[in-house]
Amino acid sequence: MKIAVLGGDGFCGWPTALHLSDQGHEVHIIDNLSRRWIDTELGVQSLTPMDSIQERCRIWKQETGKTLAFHLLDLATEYERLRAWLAEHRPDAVVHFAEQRAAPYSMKSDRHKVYTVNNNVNATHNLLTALVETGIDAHLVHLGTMGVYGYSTIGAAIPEGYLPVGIETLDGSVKSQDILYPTRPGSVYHMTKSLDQILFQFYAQNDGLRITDLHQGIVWGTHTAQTKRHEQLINRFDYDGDYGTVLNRFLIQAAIGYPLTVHGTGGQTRAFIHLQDSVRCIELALSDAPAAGDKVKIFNQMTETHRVRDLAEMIAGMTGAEIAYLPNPRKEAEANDLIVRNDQFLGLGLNPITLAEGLLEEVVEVARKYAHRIDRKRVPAVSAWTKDLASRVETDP
Ligand code: NAD
Ligand code: USQ
Repeated sequence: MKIAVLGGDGFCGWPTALHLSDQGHEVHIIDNLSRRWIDTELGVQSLTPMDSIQERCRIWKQETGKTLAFHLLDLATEYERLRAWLAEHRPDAVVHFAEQRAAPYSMKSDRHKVYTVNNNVNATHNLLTALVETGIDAHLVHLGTMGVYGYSTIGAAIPEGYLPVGIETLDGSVKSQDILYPTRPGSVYHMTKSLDQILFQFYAQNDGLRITDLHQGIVWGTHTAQTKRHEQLINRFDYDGDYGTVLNRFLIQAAIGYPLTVHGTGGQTRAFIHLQDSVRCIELALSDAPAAGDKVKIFNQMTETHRVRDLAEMIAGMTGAEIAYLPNPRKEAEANDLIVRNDQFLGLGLNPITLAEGLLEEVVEVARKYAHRIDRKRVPAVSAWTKDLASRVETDP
């Protein structure tokens, strides 16, 4: 297939582009490199040294003989160019990663909230309307998030996107209907993913677009089989307080002797998936496209759930790191349970990688190797969800 990977310079997009290229697909990366600009804005850099996207593509060609094309394009602000690109290249599938994905960054200030909504909602809507306008019947696979569901405390399993509800009709009988699972986002970023869901529902129903929305959990790890093939194919790795995600942060903290930064009591339970499984799930989703006229296909892309405190204790046990229980800068439940259905990917043949010491140790090794690139002052999470919480944020555990 000819596949466009939107956001293909990012943490999930780059290994996905390599994985799909390795499988023989013709892969085109579209990215506006905004994530690299945000690094500059925040004064941080990836733990791992990343080459330019052009250089990464050159090394891939040198190693494999396969071409990865790169196109610099902003989906949110360059609608005409996007439409022209689709009309010229006519991809069979589009994988859409191209959004501002950090919850803390989206909550930093009013400017960051506005940017995140404008960028994410416009990127998704521009893409949908350009697909309709050009008449391209590409399968759109979007990276959504588990966070759209919210964290209910009633102890029921979260289904894959849809909830059957019984509605009492006028004659008193009860009819069942599948509705989108009610969203309860916990940040402006997560809210944009909830808005994306409505856009997808509309364009699938109105224009017959074929769409798969992957509600992904927190991705951990750094390498995949392809990124390991050459030092210059190395993946991005975020460790800072805005973009670093919890498990990857704990692993680098352990590597540099920084107390593990548990927010509040660490009673939050979240869904996780290893990067290697994430790219495999995208391959599986691409092979299982919905037909025109079908409702949006929704998968829960996660393999296991863990409580933040348990992760910290596990890593402390493995590495001897200390744990710091810090005031939580986020407005979120102090503790929650989480049970998630992921039968669809298991049914398609996903064989999940679970938290295993070897893989955790692999990330600690990467962190030790590049420890000299870590700015300890960028480790604390200083973005607060409300002005009240800002006064409680600790910058140095
Ligand atoms: P990332 O920030 O590393 O990559 C996103 C890429 O998209 C960047 O290269 C960025 O430059 C590009 N981009 C952003 N806005 C764009 C625009 N308007 N036009 C063109 N390019 C644009 O993020 P990631 O961790 O790779 O996440 C990718 C997707 O997966 C996101 O949509 C995110 O919501 C989702 N996701 C990520 C995780 C995770 O743990 N990393 C978990 C669940 C879901
Ligand atoms: N947390 C800590 N200590 C830290 C960092 C985080 O205790 O140093 C806690 C947070 O308070 C939160 C949990 O860990 O309760 C998860 O935080 P996170 O930053 O790892 O994940 P989140 O903000 O939810 O966002 C990440 C990705 C996002 C993706 C989402 C999937 O950045 O793109 O959508 O994970 S999910 O969480 O399943 O919605």
